[in-house]
Amino acid sequence: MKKYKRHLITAALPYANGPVHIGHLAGVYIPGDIYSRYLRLKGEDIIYVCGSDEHGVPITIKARQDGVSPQQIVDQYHQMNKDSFQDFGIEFDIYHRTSDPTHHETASGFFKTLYEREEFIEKESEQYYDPEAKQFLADRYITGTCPKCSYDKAYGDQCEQCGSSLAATDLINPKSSISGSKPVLKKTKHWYLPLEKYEGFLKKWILEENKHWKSNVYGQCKSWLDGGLEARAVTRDLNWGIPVPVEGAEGKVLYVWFDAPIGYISATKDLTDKWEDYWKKDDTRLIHFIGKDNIVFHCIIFPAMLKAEGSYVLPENVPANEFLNLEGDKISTSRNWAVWLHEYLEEFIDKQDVLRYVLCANAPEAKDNDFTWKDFQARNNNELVAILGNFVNRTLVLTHKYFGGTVPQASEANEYDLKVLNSISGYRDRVEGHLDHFRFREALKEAMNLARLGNKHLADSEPWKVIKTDTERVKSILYTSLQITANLAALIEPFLPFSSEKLSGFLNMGKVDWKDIGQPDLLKVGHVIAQPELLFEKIEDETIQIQLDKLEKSKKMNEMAESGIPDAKGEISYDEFSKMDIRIARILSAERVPKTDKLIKMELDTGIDKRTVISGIAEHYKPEDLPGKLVTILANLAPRKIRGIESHGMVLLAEDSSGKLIFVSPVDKTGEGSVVL
Ligand code: B3M
Ligand code: ZN
Repeated sequence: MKKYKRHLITAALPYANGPVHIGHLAGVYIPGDIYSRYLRLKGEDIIYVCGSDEHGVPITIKARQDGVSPQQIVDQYHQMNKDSFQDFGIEFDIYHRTSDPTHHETASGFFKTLYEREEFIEKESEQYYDPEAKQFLADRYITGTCPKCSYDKAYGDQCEQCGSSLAATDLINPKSSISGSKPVLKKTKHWYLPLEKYEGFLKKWILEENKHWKSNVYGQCKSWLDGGLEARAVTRDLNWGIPVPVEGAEGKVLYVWFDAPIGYISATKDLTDKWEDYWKKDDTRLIHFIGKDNIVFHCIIFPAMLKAEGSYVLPENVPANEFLNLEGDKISTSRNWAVWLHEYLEEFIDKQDVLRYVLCANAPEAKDNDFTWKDFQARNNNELVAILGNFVNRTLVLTHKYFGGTVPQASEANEYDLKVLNSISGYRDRVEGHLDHFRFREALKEAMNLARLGNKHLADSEPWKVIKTDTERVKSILYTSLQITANLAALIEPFLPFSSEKLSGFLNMGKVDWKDIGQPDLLKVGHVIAQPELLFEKIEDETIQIQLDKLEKSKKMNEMAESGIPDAKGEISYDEFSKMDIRIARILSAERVPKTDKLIKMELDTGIDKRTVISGIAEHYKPEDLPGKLVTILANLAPRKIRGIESHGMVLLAEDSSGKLIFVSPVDKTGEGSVVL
């Protein structure tokens, strides 16, 4: 491999439209963190950068749902995710945000450079527009049926079911996700990056020079390249984002996928004055940690942008992971089917490493994988507690019991012990070999194997029996166990940083360099260790049940939402009910309210008076069919002005499963004026 002077590690910028969940962690942030910690321990020049992606439709949709401004959304989730990552031991050198002025300048400048070099194509085209919301429908603002897999909730830019990248005009039955209405086509101008121009370069660079990329990544790139590349719009008609910095682009912003990867550059700029060394010197090794849905943006589009600009390095590797499911079902924010990091941190105090361990041991490296709470419990109890914790605890307790907590000196070296001590460096080499190839599961397994070796050595040597006859022999055994323990503290650091620190504390030991792992005398004879505590605790069934119950609740809510039956409302008192004057009325006449789609104005005879009522039923009833019909009304609802007409009361309607509204019609023999009791 080429000799690199410095490493620039990036982790995909999570959208600041919600909290981070276990899928993000397993796919991106944990592997990125393990890798960065490993390089730091090796004394490499390395920075690990990340931050919030605060632009684009995902943010404005969330703001609309919550009835707050996009700024409020990004402020809330940026802080929340930044804090959660920190509490979880994800050691970014900077957690930046794309609303930062440095980023606006950088992204804007990048666009301008390409614009001035005429790298973009300016094009008018017809795009979907929501006449009701008076807005173009970019990306997720439009949903419809995927032409490839028939999933009926595909977005205008991507189908999350089959992963295809789509154009909004490909969707079958497109629908505005703002108003639900059918969109119309309207002309608009945008700037496109002609990807076809970079096809030759990308083919050579990826297919020939990057054969070492993971097969899932290489394969996806190959199918994109084989399919042929087309120009991609890099601007959008939206009011949230980075304004397009050229004349005649009012109301337009940079496409979020144009600005977000530039966020890695902005973050580096705000981290260090030497940012150009990291981005522009070709002895930098740039690595992007991402999830599989981000492959095309990081392997094809961003490199094409960087190539067009010309002064930046390209990624040496893009170790993307597949997806993690939860209890057999796709993780989903809208269905609340997830384990949220901020909740985990609140509910499992000081158990960061348990989740780090489980998500690494079970990472979706080559294929999608499943997280289950039972597996979480089993891995904690059978691996962390029973293998690592048990070995460490026995070693420390026996050292205190037999030698007052001092590293003992054996008068004579035992062959078995020597063999064990000499094998430690092999574990480091194997962990290293796996980490160098982004095989984090294997690397973790190999680190745990050192604890397994320690357990086997103790079980074979039985110091608790030998102590009765041969103290010298026990000195040699425990000396060996203590050196394994010290080496373990260093070897697990990238994976389990909290436990590594705790263990170093038990041993009264400072941080060990990666290159020193394997030394058979990390702890010197006579060194005194601290009083041990437990490294890991057993997790009981009740704790797991609480989590399973939580998921069960989400499932019930989802089933209810899918059946279309709304949730039950809160209780009211009889007094509250009796205040309602519900009675039967006859429709005397009906007409459409001009310039509206839904409203009909009716004259009603209530038996006590004649009155006007407006109702939103024009899509379900024709005015001419209404006179003579009996309907049920809430007669004493305070009058309301609707489109300038005063409406006195409300006609009661029921909604059928297809969304059609039907009069709650009175049964036999009632007539106008009958009261509903
Ligand atoms: N925010 C998409 C995502 O969270 C996007 C990543 C940007 S990385 C530059 O999956
Ligand atoms: Zn699809």
